[in-house]
Amino acid sequence: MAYETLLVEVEDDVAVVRLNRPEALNALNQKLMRELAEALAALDADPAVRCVVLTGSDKVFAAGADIREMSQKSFVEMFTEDFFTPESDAITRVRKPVIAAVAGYALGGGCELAMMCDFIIAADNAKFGQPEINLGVVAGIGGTQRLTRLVGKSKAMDMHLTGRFMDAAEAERAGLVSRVVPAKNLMEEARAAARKIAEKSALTTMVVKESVNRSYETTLREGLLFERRAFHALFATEDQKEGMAAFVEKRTPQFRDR
Ligand code: CO8
Repeated sequence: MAYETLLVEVEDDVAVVRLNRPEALNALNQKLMRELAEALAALDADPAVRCVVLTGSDKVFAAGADIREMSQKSFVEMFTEDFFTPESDAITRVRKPVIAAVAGYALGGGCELAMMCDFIIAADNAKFGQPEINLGVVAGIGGTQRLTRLVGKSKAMDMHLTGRFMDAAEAERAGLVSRVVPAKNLMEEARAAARKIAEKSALTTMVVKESVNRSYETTLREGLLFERRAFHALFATEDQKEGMAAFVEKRTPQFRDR
């Protein structure tokens, strides 16, 4: 499937989705958000894909929502169009693991999009920010909520109120990104992480995602119960039998997603 704003390639069980609006630093317009939601839904349903890497270019992941497209909109238009809500919801509904590989700027909606992914691998030239305050607005697709959960109130307030950018080292210290790698190795590292995930049982990876994401939605007691039920339920799968038998027999497991 060809897209106007994305490049998609699938190799070795891994899909790489590249945001591709170089003329606007990959700014997120409605076309891109719709195509991204559509592409991710298609990859989620594609048996040839076991993990997805979402990335931009060497210089920019995404410089935020498209300011030109939004600048003249009224409240009524934003509200009735439900601007970016259906697309954002669709992106967060993907059940396969999605890794964000971020080089350069991930600002505003770009930072929010990266945070919708399951984890972020950052190049050492990455810069994260929520500069919406400089435009007279606030983050609109999760920035005040997800950044606060990831880095805590103090740093989230700092980022949203000053609009300053955070470099990759600070983002790693703060827990926004899982690892920082040299910029030239970003895609190699992201693909290797994705291939490692692709070797696991697809059933188990989905359960891991559901269980970790549950921690955002519920109390500790309920989350622990959810996790325990998930753990017990996996004993109904062939992959649990295979995984444990392979350990005992000192061999590599052959998972079959059953
Ligand atoms: N939207 C549209 N065009 C953009 C954007 C953007 N977000 N960012 C950059 N561009 C365009 C520039 O206008 C310029 O175009 P042209 O060459 O035609 O003049 C081109 O990209 C290159 O940009 P610069 O010349 O500015 O490049 P620099 O290297 O000097 O600067 C920066 C790079 C620092 C990234 C700078 O471009 C910048 O500050 N961009 C804006 C960042 C920003 O404010 N992002 C937040 C946007 S608001 C947002 O994301 C809200 C999300 C929630 C929406 C959902 C609502 C429900």
